[in-house]
Amino acid sequence: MSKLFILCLLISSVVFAQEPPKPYGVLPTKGQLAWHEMEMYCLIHYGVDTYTDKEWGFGDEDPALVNPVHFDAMQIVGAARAGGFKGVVVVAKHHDGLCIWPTKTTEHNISKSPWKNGKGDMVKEYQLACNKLGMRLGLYCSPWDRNNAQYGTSAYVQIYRAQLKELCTRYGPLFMSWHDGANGGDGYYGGAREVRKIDRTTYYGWDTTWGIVRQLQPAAAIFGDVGPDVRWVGNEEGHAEATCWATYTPEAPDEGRKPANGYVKSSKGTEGTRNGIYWMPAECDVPLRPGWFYHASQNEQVKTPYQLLDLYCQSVGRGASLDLGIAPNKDGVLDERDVASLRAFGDLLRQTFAVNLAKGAAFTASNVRGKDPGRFGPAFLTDGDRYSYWATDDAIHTPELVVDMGKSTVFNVIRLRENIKLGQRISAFTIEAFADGTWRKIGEGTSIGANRLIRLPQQVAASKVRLRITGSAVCIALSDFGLYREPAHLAGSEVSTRLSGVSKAEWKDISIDMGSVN
Ligand code: FUL
Repeated sequence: MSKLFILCLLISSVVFAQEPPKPYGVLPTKGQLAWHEMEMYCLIHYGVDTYTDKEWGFGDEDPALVNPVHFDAMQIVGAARAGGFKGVVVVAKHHDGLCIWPTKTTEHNISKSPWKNGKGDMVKEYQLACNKLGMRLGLYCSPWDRNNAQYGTSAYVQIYRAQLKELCTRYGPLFMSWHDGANGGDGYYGGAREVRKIDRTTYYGWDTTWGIVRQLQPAAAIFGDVGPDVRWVGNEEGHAEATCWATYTPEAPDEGRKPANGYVKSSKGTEGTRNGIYWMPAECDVPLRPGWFYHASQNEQVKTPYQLLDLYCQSVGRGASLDLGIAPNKDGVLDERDVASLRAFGDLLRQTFAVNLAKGAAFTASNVRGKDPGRFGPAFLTDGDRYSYWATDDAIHTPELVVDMGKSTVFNVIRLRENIKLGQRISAFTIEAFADGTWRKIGEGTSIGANRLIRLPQQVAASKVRLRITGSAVCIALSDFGLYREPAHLAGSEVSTRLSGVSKAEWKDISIDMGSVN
């Protein structure tokens, strides 16, 4: 080949190379991408309520109540880590107003407790434990403060902002700043013991307040009912809807006013909004026990590893995150039952996702962008990279993909991901399995986004799987296709509630060779 010919080839491949797909709709920020990648973290509630057996302290509790003689941040953060969680959000101040760090903003803080002779700083201990264990730290500072005498006036908002400044500057990088929507009502308020109502849409001046976090912790994702980065899913049961869009247009509960933190139709957060005006994915929060704080009476009600796996599938498996509440006891450690459940859940997750059974299979796509598999082909679907992807030509919105494993393969979980750097593009898909010479539908769904799991009611043995994209706003950019086998544990009666996309009745009609399941 002449040099000139090679040069022409090179030039034409540059000139005529297919462009990557254009991004679609609103897009995640860098901070939101990092938050999506975390998938799971824990929310730690500990304070006066731990000793008074309440969920919401009134604000008149003596800080001397708090004396966690065996407080061990390593044990608590270590248990979260064993559960597969990537970070912890520490409740630095709950509605009762007690700050568990030695703040300059109020006397009502941990220095008034006998713990470490008033020299302790629980937030610092969590930070150090996170650093040692490779976990990330986030903080929750309740805007509603039932202790503070100034609550309801503008002076309190300055105090709240000063608290955020301390928290954002003393404890290293934070991955999250969590802003609860529960606001106002009755409280101690420095002895006034009265009801104080605030206007949820204006009182906290959220734009300015969140601006402090943005400035001091630019990488932190800010959580609130209406984001700005991560929205509340609208329930405290730990699940999103089967359809759950990362995009969202919040709605106010009444006409004529803007939605705000604590003032939003929160039920809309469960599903989000197709083509919503913000990229504002959902966080699913739920406590490991019935309450957020520790209550000895709930020692036998710790969620089981399998319940946690269900919640994982209904949150992380729907493109949202799982924020699991854990509650140290009066000694300042997690009860051994909680530790055991977290560890077993982590083991279950690790076992389930250890092997992508589709890796090494032959992938045949009905269309590859620019006929250029080296850049946009389906081989990228199993490389474990969330942002490398299979893409189609601009005009092709409903492609098909056949995954041929070459032999009967047993699985019960299918994982799909879009390259969300290019937006949430796909709106519907079905999955079929090939066995006994026939294709049969085994699952279907709508939103994919950062992560989508289809968990089948029982294990399936099939040699080929076909993914049909049945709806997409634009050409697709799918980054992940995985087949997994969850360790067998399902009891028959539990199965029907676990099905995503297909009804149990429908499933029964599907006579795929179930092969030998284990
Ligand atoms: C709620 C609070 O009122 C609960 O006490 C708890 O902190 C939960 C995580 O958020 O809105």
